[in-house]
Amino acid sequence: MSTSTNYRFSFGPWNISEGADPFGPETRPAFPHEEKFALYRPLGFEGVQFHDDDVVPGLDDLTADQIVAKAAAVKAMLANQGLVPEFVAPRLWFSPRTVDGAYTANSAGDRTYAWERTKKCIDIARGIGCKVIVLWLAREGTYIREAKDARLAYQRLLETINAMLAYDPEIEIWIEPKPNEPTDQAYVPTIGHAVALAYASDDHRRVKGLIESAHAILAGLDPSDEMAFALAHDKLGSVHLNDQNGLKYDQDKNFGAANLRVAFNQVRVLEDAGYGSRGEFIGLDVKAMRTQSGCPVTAHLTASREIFLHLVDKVRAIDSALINQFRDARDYEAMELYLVKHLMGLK
Ligand code: GLO
Ligand code: MG
Repeated sequence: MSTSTNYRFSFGPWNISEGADPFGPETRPAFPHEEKFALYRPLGFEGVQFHDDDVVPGLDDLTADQIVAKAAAVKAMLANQGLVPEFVAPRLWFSPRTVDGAYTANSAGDRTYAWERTKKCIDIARGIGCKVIVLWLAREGTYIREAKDARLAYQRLLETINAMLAYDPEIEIWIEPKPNEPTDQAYVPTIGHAVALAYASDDHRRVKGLIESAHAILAGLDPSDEMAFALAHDKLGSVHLNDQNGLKYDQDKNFGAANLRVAFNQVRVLEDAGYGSRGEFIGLDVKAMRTQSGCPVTAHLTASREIFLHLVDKVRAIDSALINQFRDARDYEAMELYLVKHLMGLK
């Protein structure tokens, strides 16, 4: 049943970008990183998603004291702006020491680097008053299957999760599955894999998932069913709503822009489960089109938020008695016509 959740929204500073893609350079001037935070509230967002080096740039070369001091300054900045840190994610895919993966790298030295970096990430999260670490396991996979022992890789991922849970008894870990890109095949491609890791861990209540619409579509799955699976296990920490036009590169299109009905169903599933009523954020992970000019570009963020809210209205306006009648009569043809007309604003 529909709830009347007042949704709150979040995004990460990387969503305000310069327009570079693998085939060409930036098409827009850089908007200074530190100035992005002042944009959040006026745009209708209160949650900030961070990479560890969004909080502490250059952290690999800083001492523990310097890291703590910088995190404290960011905590004060967030409080001044009325913002809430939603999560911190170790950016483990940039370093020359994670070319072949981080926790699953074949090199023991690279795995050590990944663990040291992860501890710093947890320290940074605590320093800004945040208890959630997101693991987007970008390079934990292979370009060719024979490159790594996949069974060992899954064991290493579980060992890392347990080590993180032990390092900080309060943090939660939210795994963001993605089936491919940048690797050919990633080791945690779906929420089912993430939830299996959670249940195998030393404290499954502190291990959840973050589902990105585009990632589910890239796996050939329906994002709303992926979300429903996580919700059924109370394992949906957050979402990255966006859209994806078929099986191609990760597009991060505006929410609802490629497939409105798929978007509608995500909103329906979230609404029906009361997602958001415990403070969960509606996170957006959307990319501005390369063709867009301006500095900063933010229209993709406000458009996605607006589409989400319109879809909430659509979900709340569903005639649920009618839906139940269609279910009882097993008349899904009539149900579908009703729903498509409802989405089109037709009676
Ligand atoms: C890329 C991911 C990425 C993560 C972010 C948070 O495909 O969606 O944007 O969400 O780095 O860890
Ligand atoms: Mg994402």
